[in-house]
This record gives sequence, structure tokens and C-alpha cells, in this order.
Amino acid sequence: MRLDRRHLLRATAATAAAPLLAGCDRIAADPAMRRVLAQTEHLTKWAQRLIAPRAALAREFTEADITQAFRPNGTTNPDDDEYQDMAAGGFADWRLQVDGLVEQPGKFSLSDLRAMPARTQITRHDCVEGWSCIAKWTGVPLAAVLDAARPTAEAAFVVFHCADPVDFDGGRGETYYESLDLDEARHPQTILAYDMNGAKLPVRHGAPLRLRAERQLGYKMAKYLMRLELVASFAGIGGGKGGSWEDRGYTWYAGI
Ligand SMILES: Nc1nc2c(c(=O)[nH]1)N[C@H]1C(S)=C(S)[C@@H](COP(=O)(O)O)O[C@H]1N2
Ligand SMILES: [Mo]
Repeated sequence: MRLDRRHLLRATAATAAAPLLAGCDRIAADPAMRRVLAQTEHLTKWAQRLIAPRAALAREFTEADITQAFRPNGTTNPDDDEYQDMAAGGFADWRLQVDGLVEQPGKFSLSDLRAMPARTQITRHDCVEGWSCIAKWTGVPLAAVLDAARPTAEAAFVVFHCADPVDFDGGRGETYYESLDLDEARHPQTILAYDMNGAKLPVRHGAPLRLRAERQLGYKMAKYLMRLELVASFAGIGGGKGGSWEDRGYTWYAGI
């Protein structure tokens, strides 16, 4: 029997996505929903890795497909003094810190990142709230940044630390964070984007740098990046589930 990728994905996506239209906050609070998400996660990850090679590309679109008013979501202007100061200075003082389980920790300015290899992709962003938008993203492949930092043999995940304080569902002084495993981090369409639709990334969409991981749901795509931390596990980071939304019940593997 030939496995039909579309069918399987549609089946798993339907289970995972249908009840999610209710919106981010309510789902996270519902224990039944948490169980559904936990069960579906294993099926989705298993199905995707079985039928789609890990290197498979997410669909790319044309300029004509770009959504005119891309919807901003979650934080749209971080409520943080340090961030506001950097924004006022055009992010000249902003640096991306890369540390944790790496041989070469370091800091990258925007011009450092712009001098590295670049990739442009027109892709669709899917939020679990039930909306999608298409945009053109340009940035440095995360693989290139990892090559510069040289993760150690123990490193298994990249944790993305953001500037914005979490203000949903009991955020207690934490800032937004997310994570990917190293396979997903090194996927060719996983980029740290500094441009959107041919212009500087606007603040509402994550200036000066945001993650694009095109085979994952919207909440994985951390905006307002400040620090990449290479880790062996999520223990001791936030609630220990690998992301601010994961700590509130969302699945860590958010493949689409
Ligand atoms: N730092 C940070 N990143 C974030 C969020 C957030 O609130 N803070 N929201 C996530 C969610 S749920 C979505 S759908 C997308 C929204 O990206 P956009 O504002 O460019 O549409 O960002 C994701 N990344
Ligand atoms: Mo989202």
C-alpha cells in the first residue's frame, strides 16, 4: 500500500486543528484538550517523519500570493524598556547572543547576520487560532549560525529566548521562548529573518529578528529574538516543556 501523505496529514491535522479554532488561551486552560494534544503529537510526529523525509520543503508561493495585510499576533510591541531603547536606536545596539552547549559562544549584530549567507522564501504562516497569511521572508539560515557556534555533541535543542514578557495565562515574569530540535533547526527553510516582503522586519512582526520554521505552526516562530541557547534538555527552562505555549498545553512538535 502506498501511504498517501496528504490523506494522513489531513487526518492528523483535522484532529489537531479543529478544536483549536477557539483560540489560544482557552485551549491551554482545558485539561481535556491538553490530553488530546499530547496524544496527537506522537501520531503527527510519527506520521510526518515516516512519510515525509525530514528535509522535505514546505510549499513556497509566488509574489502574487503575498497577503496584503499580514495579521500580527501575540506580542506586537514588547513591553520592555531595554527593547524599546534598542528599537528607538534602530536596533544598532541589539545583539543576538548564542551560547549554551557550543564550542564558540558569541554575539551577532544585525550587520554580522546580513553579511552571512541569505535565503528568501515566500511561505504560508498557519496559526492554531485558524488563520493563515503568506509573506516573503529573508534571513540567515539557522544552520549557518549553528555552524559558526559549533554545538557540542550533547546539544540536542536550540532554545529561542525573546524580548517580550509573556502576558497570557499566568505569565509570571517570564519572557516568550520556544525551541526546535537540531534536525528542524538545520532544515533549509529554517531561517532567522530580518526582512519581510523586501523591507526591514516591522516591530509588530518581531523586529529586528524572528524565527521562520516553515514546517511548524505559528507559535513556534519566535519573534523579538535575543538569545539562542543550545541545550541537551528543557529541564530548568521555563515550565520545562520547551516553549511558553507548550508550558500551557500546546504540543512541542507542531509540524504541519
Ligand atoms: N516573541 C513572541 N513570538 C511569538 C509570539 C509572541 O507572542 N511572542 N506569538 C506567536 C504566535 S501564536 C504566532 S501566530 C506568531 C505571529 O506572528 P506575526 O505577528 O508575524 O503574525 O508569532 C509567534 N511568535
Ligand atoms: Mo499563533
